[in-house]
Amino acid sequence: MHEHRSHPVPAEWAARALINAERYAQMYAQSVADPDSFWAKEMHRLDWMRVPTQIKDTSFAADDFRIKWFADGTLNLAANCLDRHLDTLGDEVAILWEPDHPDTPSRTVTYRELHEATCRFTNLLKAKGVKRGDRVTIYLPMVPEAAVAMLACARIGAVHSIVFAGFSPDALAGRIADCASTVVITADEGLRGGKKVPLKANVDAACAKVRVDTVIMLRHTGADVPFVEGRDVDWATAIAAQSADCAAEEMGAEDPLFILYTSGSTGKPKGVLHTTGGYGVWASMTHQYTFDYQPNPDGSRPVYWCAADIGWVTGHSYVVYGPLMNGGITLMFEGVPNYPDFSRFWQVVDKYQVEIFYAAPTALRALMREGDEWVTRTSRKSLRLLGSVGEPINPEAWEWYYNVVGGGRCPIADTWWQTETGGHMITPLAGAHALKPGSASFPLFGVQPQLVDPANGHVLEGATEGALVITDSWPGQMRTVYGDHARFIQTYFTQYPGKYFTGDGCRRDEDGYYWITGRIDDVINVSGHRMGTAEIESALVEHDKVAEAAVVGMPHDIKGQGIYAYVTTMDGVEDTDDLRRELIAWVRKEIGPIATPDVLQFAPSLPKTRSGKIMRRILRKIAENDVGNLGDISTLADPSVVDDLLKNSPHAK
Ligand code: 6R9
Repeated sequence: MHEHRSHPVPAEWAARALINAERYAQMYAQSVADPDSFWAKEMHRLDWMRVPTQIKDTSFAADDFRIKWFADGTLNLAANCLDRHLDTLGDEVAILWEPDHPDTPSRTVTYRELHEATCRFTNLLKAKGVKRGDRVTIYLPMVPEAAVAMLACARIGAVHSIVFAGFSPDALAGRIADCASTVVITADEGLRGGKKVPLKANVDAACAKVRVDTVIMLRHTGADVPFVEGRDVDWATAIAAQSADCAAEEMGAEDPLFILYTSGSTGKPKGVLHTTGGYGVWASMTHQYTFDYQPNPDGSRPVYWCAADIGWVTGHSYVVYGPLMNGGITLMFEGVPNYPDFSRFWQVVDKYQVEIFYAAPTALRALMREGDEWVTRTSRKSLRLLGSVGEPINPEAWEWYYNVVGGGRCPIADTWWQTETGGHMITPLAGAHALKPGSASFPLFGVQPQLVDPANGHVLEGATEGALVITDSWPGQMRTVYGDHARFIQTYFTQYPGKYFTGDGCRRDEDGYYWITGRIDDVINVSGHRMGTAEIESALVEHDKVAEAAVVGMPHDIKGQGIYAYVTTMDGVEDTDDLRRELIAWVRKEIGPIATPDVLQFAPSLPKTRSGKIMRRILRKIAENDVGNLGDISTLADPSVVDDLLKNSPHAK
């Protein structure tokens, strides 16, 4: 089962990349042995108003817990994204915007234009009474104004909380209430795959449940929407009346920058809180090194495209903050991969000559399922580097991404990280590491991963598999759960005292490569054999009739846990009993008898969150036939998927 293919570092990457193997080894060793000197150097990637003298001041020990980075330094991240580039890049592109439909005009925003729009918008926020420390909720589609809203908050020292523009009014209201933000920034409507998303109507519905004093609304589609006098503000009219002059607030390095809600295995969503200095250094450094973001030999800046939504942490760090701090060109895409057709991603790549492309495996698998022709009819010659994020990328999808999308020329950065970590943690660097398909490979500077035995917390050495913990702090680490510091400690630092627990399982191979196996709660134990659900899923997806698979445990009288597999077949494949038997036999053959699925249910669609994560909690409940209380399904991209699953479950028959 273990993946043995390996792709060596291409010679031109070793020669030109910011980080080659030798540099990686030297820098990593220093980052761990002497973090103060390492970060005292790295921090100069940012412009500080007061340069820090205190660098690392952290401890995960229960009786001495603190996470502080660059604590006596002051800076402003909006100024780092904008002002400091004006002299050199003022009239150069900051944001390329590609709309939902290719016939809609696209937009180009220069650093000077982005700076001016941000200053005006900041003055508008001030006029509405927003001060440093206040929370501001952003509920916007993927338009340049989303970056303006984020940067305006950062400029004033207000804390933004972005709520994904696909979340329901209830989810929005809950997040507004949790951080008591009285200002909401939205648009009349969003557009995704030709469908209109009623953002303003959703905000109005949320406002009926929670107190909101001001709603600033961008006219995007021009839809006729209700306007509440005294509360609602029209974006364009209001900023026209504001001055384009606005000094950036001097923020402490440990002042909050943003809150982002994320779901855990239990309870209501947590408000993950990130601060200014450490997050800034981390987002900038990881964007630069992971994507080797540097000028091309001809002096031009590479066009970089992260296809994530700003409602997700990936959009925060790698659509907005990272690339802008680094003076990059960031492409913002409003649409979806399959509209108007399955070539959309690759057409956009060709249109803008994208060199660096970063997306989630779920999107790739969905496209892979439609066949190569949609890809191969486009050029993609501009591509140099590919990235993957959000879930384990099974070797099958990896090879497709590498060979079909990248034409066998482009290394893949499989970046493991979390909302909580602020930025990349474990990823191969194209100039330094041979690639193993499906492995997130090696830790970035300052990241100290460790594998521990989930049963007793004992440290596991060498080639092994266990729970992934991080033993020491890194600058981009979240600082608290907003309003609930006890929950922060409880969730991340009590399981394995003195260590940050990621919630993920991980394998380390004989070459020291890390392989994330999925959330630890997705590990199933069959007759005493521990198995990553990802392993079985990967085997299923390797079958040529299977597009996607999700595997969960189910109670089993004899084995303890049995294996329940949900399978989405390729387009045009008939879901027959014969195929079911064939797939079960296939897994048995691929992994061994121990991995034979006990139940295999065909599922035309899997229940996924907006960011593409399979909601395994629901699959587990159906597998356990405990369907009375499926819990909150409001964050699903398409809640109706659940009804289909219930109807077709063997328990229903
Ligand atoms: C950035 C992001 C975090 C969880 C994480 C893990 C999974 C993310 C991964 C990956 C394997 C990768 N995950 N990247 N698993 N390989 N390259 O996704 O943040 O939404 O908070 O999710 O996603 O399980 O713990 P977030």
